[in-house]
Amino acid sequence: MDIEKIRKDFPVLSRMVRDRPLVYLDNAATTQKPAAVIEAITGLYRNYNANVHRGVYLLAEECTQAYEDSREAVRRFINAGSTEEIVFTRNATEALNLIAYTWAEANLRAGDEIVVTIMEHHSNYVPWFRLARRKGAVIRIVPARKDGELDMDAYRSLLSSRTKLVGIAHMSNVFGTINPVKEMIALAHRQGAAVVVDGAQSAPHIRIDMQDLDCDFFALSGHKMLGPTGIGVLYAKSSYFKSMEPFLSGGEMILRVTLDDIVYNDLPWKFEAGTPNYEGAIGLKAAIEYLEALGMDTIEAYERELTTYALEKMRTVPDIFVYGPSDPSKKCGIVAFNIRGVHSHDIGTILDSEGIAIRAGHHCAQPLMIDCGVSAMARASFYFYNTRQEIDMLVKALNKAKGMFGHVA
Ligand code: C6P
Repeated sequence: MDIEKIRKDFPVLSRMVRDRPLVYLDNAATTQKPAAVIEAITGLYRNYNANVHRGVYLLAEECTQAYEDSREAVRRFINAGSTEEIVFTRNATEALNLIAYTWAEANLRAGDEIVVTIMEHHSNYVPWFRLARRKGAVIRIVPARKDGELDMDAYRSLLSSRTKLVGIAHMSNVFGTINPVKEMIALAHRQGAAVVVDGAQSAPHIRIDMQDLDCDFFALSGHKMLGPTGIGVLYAKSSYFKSMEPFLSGGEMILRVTLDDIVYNDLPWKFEAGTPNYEGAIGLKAAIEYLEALGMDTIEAYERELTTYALEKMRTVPDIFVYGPSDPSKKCGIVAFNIRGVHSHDIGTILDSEGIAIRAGHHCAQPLMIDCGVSAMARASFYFYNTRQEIDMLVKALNKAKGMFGHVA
C-alpha cells in the first residue's frame, strides 16, 4: 500500500494540531473520513436529496436507489446471504439493543443463562445485564487468561442447555484480541443458543463473512470504518428477523394500517421505523467501496505489521505495561497500556501537546478494567493510514511523559 498517497485522501490528516502535524491514533473510537465519503454525502445534498421509499418523482427514486444500493454494499462487505438480513441502525449500540428489546425480550425466561465475555464493551454487556434483571435470567462471564486471550476451557464449561444467548466481542476494543468467534459460535449452537457478535472493532480491520461465521446476529458501526457517524448495521439471519416483533414503530415499518389492524412491512424495512439515515447509509457505501478497493486482507496484513512494530517499540518505554496479547498474530491495531507513576489522562494530555491523539480512560469496558485491577488505561489504536514514523513519535512522547511524571519508584 502506498500510505503517503492514501493519506492524501484524508483531508484532516494534513492538519496541524498544537503547531505539530496531527498524529491520529484514536481509530478504535472513530476513524477519519476520506474525501470519497465526504463527497458522497455532499453529492447527495447537491444532486438528489429526497425522502426514501415515499416519493413518486425522480429525485426520490434516485435517493431510494442509492439507499438500497448501500444496503447491497453492506451485504457484500459482510457476505450476508440476502439484503433482507441487513437493517440500518444508528450505531452498533442501537443494533445490540434492538436484539435485546425484540428477540431476547420475547425468548428469554427466568433461569435462562446469558454467556458474555469479560472483554465486552458496555454496549454488549449493559443491554444483557438489564434484560437479565427484567427476566430473572443469569449472566455468566467468560474470563480472559493472563495472555489476553479468552479462556476457552471456561467458555466450554459455561455452556449448557440453559444457555439461551451468547454475546462475544469479535475484537476487543481494549486488548485488541481477535476472539475465535467461529469456534465459539459452533459450540454455542450445539447447545441451541443464539449468538450475538459485536463486530464494531472487527469489521473495520479484518475480512468479515456472515455465512462462514454462521452467527445469528452481528452489529457494526459505520463511523469506525471510514463511514459517517449515526449509521450502524444489524445483521440477523432472516429466520430470526422473520420471527421478531419490530423494535420501533411508526412510518416505514408498516405495509397497511387500519383502525383495528396493522400489517408490518417486509424485511428489512420492518425494523427501520421513520425516515432512515440515508445520508449515513450513502456515506457508508462510499466507505465500503474505499475499503474494498484497498482489500481487507491487505489492510489486515499492514495493520498487523504496524501493531508488531508498535509492540516492539512501546516495550522500550521504562515501566510500561502493555495489556492484551503480546503475540501480534492474536490481535490487530490496538495497544492499551499504562506507565507506572503516570495517570493515563496525563499521558493523553502530554501526547496531545505533541499533536498526538490517543484515548485514555475506561474505554466503556469497566468490567475488564476491574479484572485488570485498574480504573483506566491509555490506548493507541491504528488504522491503515498510520505509519511507523507516527509510532516513533508516539514512543518519543511516551518517554517524555515518563520523564515528567513517572518518578515513582
Ligand atoms: N468503542 C472505543 O473508543 P457505538 O458507540 O455504538 O458506535 O459503538 C459501541 C461499541 C461497541 N462495541 C465495541 C467493541 C466498541 O469498541 C464500541 C465503541 C469506542 O472503544 C467508543 S466507546
